[in-house]
Amino acid sequence: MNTREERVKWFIDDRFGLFIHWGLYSIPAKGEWIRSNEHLSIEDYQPFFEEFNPIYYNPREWAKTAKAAGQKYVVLTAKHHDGFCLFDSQLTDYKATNTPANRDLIKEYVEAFREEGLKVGLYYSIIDWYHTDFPKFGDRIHPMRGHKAFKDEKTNFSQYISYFHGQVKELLTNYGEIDILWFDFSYDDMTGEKWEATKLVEMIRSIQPNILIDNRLGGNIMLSEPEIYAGDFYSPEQIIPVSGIVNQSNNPIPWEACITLNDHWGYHSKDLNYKSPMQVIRTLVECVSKSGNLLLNVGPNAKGEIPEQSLDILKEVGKWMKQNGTSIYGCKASHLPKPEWGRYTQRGKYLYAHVFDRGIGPIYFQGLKGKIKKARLLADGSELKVEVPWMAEQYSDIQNGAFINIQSASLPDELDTVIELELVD
Ligand code: H57
Repeated sequence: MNTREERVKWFIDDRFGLFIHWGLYSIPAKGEWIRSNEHLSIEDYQPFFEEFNPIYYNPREWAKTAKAAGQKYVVLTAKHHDGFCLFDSQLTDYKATNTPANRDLIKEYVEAFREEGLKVGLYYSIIDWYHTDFPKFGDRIHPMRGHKAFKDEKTNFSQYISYFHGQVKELLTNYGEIDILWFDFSYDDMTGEKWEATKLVEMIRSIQPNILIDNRLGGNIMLSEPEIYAGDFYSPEQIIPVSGIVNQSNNPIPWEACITLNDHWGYHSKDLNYKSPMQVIRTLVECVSKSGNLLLNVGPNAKGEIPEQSLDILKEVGKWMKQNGTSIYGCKASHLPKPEWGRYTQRGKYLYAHVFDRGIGPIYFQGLKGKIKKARLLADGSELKVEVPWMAEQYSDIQNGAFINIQSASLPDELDTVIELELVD
């Protein structure tokens, strides 16, 4: 079996992915937790199953959007907590094939993104609010939590486990090579071996030895020798780690922050609190500057369209990525401390200065005196001069630094101006 280090190589290079939350919940349009938030029963939710008819579902378009944004991989909710399956599972009737959509939507998705050259991932919710044998009473997130009708209900949990494992097997068998399996999520004592995770991961790896698995089955990825099911990467949600992630032996752990564009994962028609393209770009840069990835989410609507606002943001990000992607792909944290004007990313002898705050004078590079062979504006490749400004020599605190003046450079925008510094060997 190959090692985690080998498996995660592409993932660490690619850095930027698209997360897609899509399912029945796009119809009520209040986010993917609506069943839990509003305590909806299966019957309350049933109309959405009967109405699900995404006439504009075109994963080819989604794939083109992602590619144009500079995203290299994608993860789609094959099944979210509501238990509805976008794929044609033989183990349930609660699937897209039995809705007006009337087909396997995962099959089209996998093929479309593959053809556009992206790596393809599947999100699978461990939690299942539809399956009869998933415990209701005592589960504090279940839509029917505390409902007295379920107080004495006996669920056959092992039936759920075989359903869960069986569906994962279907997903890994019927759609060719899958690059990421994104489980969500374990909590309290519902974790690890409760899901028979060792057995599950052995099965997964026997079918797809190269697949990456997130860390949400449970276990502790921070251990020097983590459990087999502790995952390939750490997955902070709606937060960027303060510094990079290292394990107990102080070795860096691959990580991927998943972040929404507004304040919901699934489509929400009233949530217009979108991040700006600048925020998204700087978030991506922040992740890479700490050796992490960004999985950026969109929530397509009931017709299968990515919201206009999200498309606009992705377009802007794509423009920036086209000019500056070199400072993202294959890059990681620099050993240099965070500069006060922005952040560094680095790939070998290439150091990328992400200037968020241009200020008024030249940009100062602490510790790089005599270490810069060439400097260029990454956006257009134009050469920049490394020079010592008038009077600067007198200041003792800048003796080992270098200066580059970009005040007069013609810059496309102020999202994040990137200077490529080729360092001397
Ligand atoms: O799919 C998206 C995201 C990727 N993960 C899902 C969300 O629907 C879960 C998001 N929420 C996680 C969360 C935040 C606070 C606690 C859970 C009982 C156990 C945990 C809680 C309650 Fe809460």
